[in-house]
Amino acid sequence: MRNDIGAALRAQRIETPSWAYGNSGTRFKVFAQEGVPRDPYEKIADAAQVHAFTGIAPTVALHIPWDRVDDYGDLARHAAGLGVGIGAINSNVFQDDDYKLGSVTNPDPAVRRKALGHLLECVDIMDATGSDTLKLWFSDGTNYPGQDDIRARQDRLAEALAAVYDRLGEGQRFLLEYKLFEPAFYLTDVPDWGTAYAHCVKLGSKAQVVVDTGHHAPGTNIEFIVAFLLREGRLGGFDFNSRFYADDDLMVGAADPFQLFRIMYEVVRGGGLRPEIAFMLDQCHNIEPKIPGQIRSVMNVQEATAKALLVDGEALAAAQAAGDVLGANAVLMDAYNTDVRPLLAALREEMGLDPDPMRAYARSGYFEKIRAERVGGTQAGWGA
Ligand code: RM4
Ligand code: MN
Repeated sequence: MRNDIGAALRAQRIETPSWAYGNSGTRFKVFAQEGVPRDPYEKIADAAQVHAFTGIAPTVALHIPWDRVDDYGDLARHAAGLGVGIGAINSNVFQDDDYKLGSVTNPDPAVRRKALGHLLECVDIMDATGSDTLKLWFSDGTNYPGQDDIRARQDRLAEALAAVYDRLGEGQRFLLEYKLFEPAFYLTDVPDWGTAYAHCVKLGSKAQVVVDTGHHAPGTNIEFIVAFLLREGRLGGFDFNSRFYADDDLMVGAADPFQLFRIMYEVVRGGGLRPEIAFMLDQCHNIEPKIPGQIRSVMNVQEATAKALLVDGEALAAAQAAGDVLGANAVLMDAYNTDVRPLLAALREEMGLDPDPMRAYARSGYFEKIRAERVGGTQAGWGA
């Protein structure tokens, strides 16, 4: 393995989401699983397992209020004691009756104030946990033409974003997430990267765009968006997951590993494999076991990254300059078609890890332990 490739893979960091460890489902049914965490402390313990077996998942994202605790400093110390840190703080202004007509874009100023209050509280939690990233996703939108004024809603959104931006401290930033549709069906106030980008550019460099891979129309060229945002210095990070139909939140790389490779190639090409770009998972494991689901996902991102790093940049540039369409395409495909699993197994051994994280976790007895211990209490779930 080339030294630079090994070093890049060793330095890679992938963040797992606290909500992936709790019960989840669709709007039809949430399936309970054995051993599921009952509080944020247990979710972090599970995230620490993913890091222990992969070696590249040292932070866990929180979702407020799902991960509300009395003492966030204590939660951060608990995480540190388990060898992980607190990652992005995810705000939630979509699960309250008041937000039926929107949160920060709501026509009612009192609701807008309440939503902004929550966002500012999330910055307080960043201060208390040492997190440097706030993730903003708004479910805001309308279901019917004429329901509200599109321009006024953009004004309200801009006002709220500016207030959050002003509250950010030294070394803190926010990531603005976009999503094509759902839960609003006619209009979404931040539907695409262009809208998110325009709001961020107005505010300054601490406002960046986050690309959730599940939040696009079918067929969207996500790697173009990645290349563009990186070039503009506005790519803050990813929420990785897979989609077949809508915002499916399946394991990253499960639906379209080639797309994940193309995205990671643009990341490598654009110099994006660095700590300032957050590589986060945003997934739910509705029917598969959760910790192995996360381990598999981390490995999927790692495999796509290794393949992207294997692209022969010089040969590609030469073929492109010569107008050699087939040659250029072949350079990319050669890298994609390389089996990088032996290379990654060797890398893990060098890092003192088991070469097979899935089997090592299964053998560890952790699942049997949490299944026996975590009885009683209320299982954490999506929205709980
Ligand atoms: C949203 C969005 C956010 C995530 C929530 C759970 O669709 O993707 O990033 O925090 O879901
Ligand atoms: Mn997301």
